Amino acid sequence: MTWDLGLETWDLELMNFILPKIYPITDTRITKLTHARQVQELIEGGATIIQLRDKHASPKDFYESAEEALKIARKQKVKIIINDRVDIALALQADGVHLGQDDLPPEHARKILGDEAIIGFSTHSLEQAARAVELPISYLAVGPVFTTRTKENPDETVGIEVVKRVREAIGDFPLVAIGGITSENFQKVLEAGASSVAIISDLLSDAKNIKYKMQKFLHK
Ligand code: TZP
Ligand code: MG
Repeated sequence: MTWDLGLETWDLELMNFILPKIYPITDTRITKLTHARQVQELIEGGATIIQLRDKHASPKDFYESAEEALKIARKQKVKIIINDRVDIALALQADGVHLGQDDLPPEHARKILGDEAIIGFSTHSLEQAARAVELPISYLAVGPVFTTRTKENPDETVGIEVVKRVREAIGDFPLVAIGGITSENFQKVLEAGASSVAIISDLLSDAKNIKYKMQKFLHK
């Protein structure tokens, strides 16, 4: 696929990226465990790609905890995506970055991180999602699908209907659904057309059972 950004032309093979059905995201407020410990538990439960998300740590602390988590993930060949921070993803040579509407625009992140990086991009409506597939991204996310207490100041919920409509609009482009997804509702979200579901609280809220929860999601 080719992107003409006015500056130079990108020619990337991004559509080959395959998302696993369950895409866990870490959080050090919902569980008091370190990112590294969460990554360890999630990997033992079968996770193959994990996003590290930390809205409260300083860049230095996030860098250091992500470095520790990445070491564990690398040993198991599990991919690590850094939320928000292209600089930290680059410094750590992480597998990719996940960006929101107000973060560094994906085309600039792509220039910094290169063709191999996984770049995810959050959208909150059908219109944003339809525009996102024109960008040099590896997958797009849509949400919050349901009410979430994890994200501060979340956008309005989009519901399952928007997941369906986004899927119709974007063909087979990799699509992650996020927000309020649980073991009770995730099958419906996948049936609506999501390639993958991103989950925080339902995986992490019981710190002793993260591995078990992850296994349950994968084998349901
Ligand atoms: N973006 C949209 S909703 C959300 C993010 C980061 C939070 C998802 O967390 P949970 O606990 O799975 O609802
Ligand atoms: Mg962000």
